Amino acid sequence: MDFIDESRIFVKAGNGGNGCCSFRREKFIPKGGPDGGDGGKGGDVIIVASPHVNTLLDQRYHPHYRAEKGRHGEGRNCTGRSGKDLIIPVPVGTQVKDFETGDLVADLVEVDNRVILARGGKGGRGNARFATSTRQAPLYCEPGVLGEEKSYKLELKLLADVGLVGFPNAGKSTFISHVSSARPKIADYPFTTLVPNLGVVRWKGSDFVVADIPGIIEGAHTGTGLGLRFLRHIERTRIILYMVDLSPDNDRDPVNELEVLIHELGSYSESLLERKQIVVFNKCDLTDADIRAKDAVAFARSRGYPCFVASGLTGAGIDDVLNEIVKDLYEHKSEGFSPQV
Ligand SMILES: Nc1nc2c(ncn2[C@@H]2O[C@H](COP(=O)(O)OP(=O)(O)OP(=O)(O)O)[C@@H](O)[C@H]2O)c(=O)[nH]1
Ligand SMILES: [Mg+2]
Repeated sequence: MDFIDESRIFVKAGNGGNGCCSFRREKFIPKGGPDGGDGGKGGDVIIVASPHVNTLLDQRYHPHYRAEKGRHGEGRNCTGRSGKDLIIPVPVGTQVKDFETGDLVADLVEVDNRVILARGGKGGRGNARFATSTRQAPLYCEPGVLGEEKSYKLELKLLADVGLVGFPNAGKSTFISHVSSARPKIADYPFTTLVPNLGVVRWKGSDFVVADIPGIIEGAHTGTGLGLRFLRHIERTRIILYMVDLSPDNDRDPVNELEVLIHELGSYSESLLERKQIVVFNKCDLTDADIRAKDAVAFARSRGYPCFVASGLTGAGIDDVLNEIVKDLYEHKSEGFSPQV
């Protein structure tokens, strides 16, 4: 399935129906009074966070949304029917920005959060409303007001507790499939993962969500590889987990690999480096991994990061990683933790 995490949409609310100009005409009542009804209100366009949608794919391919018009008023004081509202379901975590100004209009962080993107026009009043004692047969009525028309930019920023950051092939997808029921593609070549995956981990009675994003490489902040496009999905995670590959086939030195990751993240956004960060030196089941880990662990510790030597394949050391995550999330939950915005 395609994963689309940004799109532009055009919304047009329904116009209000026109008021009606009409007079009561019945047998033996030659000059019945005005009885033109009001027009109905136009439908609104409303965006709603839905748990059943995962990407902005629909919005990318169908960017135009138009709510129903209000019906015109009719004689015999009949008010026109209001237009139906149009609902746009989007994934939880979608941010709505004004396309012209870039201002944030809404951040839909919880299921059922909803915002009106364009308001339907009011219906016009019918001539019955304009009758007064001195003007008993008004010949005018109001037209309906036009519905609002706007354009927005939608951006999906996944909501997860832990974001996995690492070079391609470091073993991020292997890790998430070991700890959760997510089953991303795993393979021995770079850029296997092209779209983010979320996995729910249940550990010692706590649930948390881990996001596996495509690998980043040196120069990602200038657009190399898949660039930093996907880092937006870790902007709102509580913890950043750097995954570093200890395998002897990796020609990069683990210390250097970690430094590059930190540098790339910092170039994307300094504030990411103020988050809780932990390091997992992965693939410790391979020969000589412990030798390669030695300097790297010392380096990570000197920087103050909690670090672990583990293997997503065999599961060695993974329990300690999960314990650390749960401990940190628990501390923040007790302070009223909510997703970072
Ligand atoms: N020996 C060993 N191999 C591992 C371990 N973790 C992952 N691998 C292997 O490393 C290769 C890459 O693993 P992935 O999980 O696809 O790596 P990734 O970080 O998701 O890679 P991208 O999606 O390309 O960014 C696969 O062949 C895995 O089987 C591990 O702990 N030990
Ligand atoms: Mg992967």
